Amino acid sequence: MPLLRFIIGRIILLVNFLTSPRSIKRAAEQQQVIDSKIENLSLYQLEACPFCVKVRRQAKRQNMKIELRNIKDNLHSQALETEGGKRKVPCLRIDNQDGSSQWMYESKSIVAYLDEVATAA
Ligand SMILES: N[C@@H](CCC(=O)N[C@@H](CS)C(=O)NCC(=O)O)C(=O)O
Repeated sequence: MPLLRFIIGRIILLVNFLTSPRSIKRAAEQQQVIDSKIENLSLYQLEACPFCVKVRRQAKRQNMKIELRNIKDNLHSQALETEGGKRKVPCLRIDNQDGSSQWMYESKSIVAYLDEVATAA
């Protein structure tokens, strides 16, 4: 089973690589606004998880360089579980200015959130 999962994971990564979406090109000032709006975001994820790939592809389409935190790293996995509430990826961490954080699970919600940030910029 772990071997099958590994093989499927490699296939997902290969297809993702071969069909990698293009990043939207924006005027420099508009891109700067978006860059500053996503500074407080980090994506807890696994490299070959299909739902994480889906979110990373949308981030790439939207030209959003979001910090990726691989939960194979114990530090990130513990933060996800204890602060986010469950060990499930993808999860978008949104750090607020007051020091609090929101933990957004579900790839569909994350993709919608990224699109919303891009539209509002
Ligand atoms: N409906 C979720 C599915 C996410 C999901 O199943 N992620 C898997 C990795 S591919 C996971 O975190 N599994 C761990 C678990 O369920 O405990 C989404 O779209 O984000």
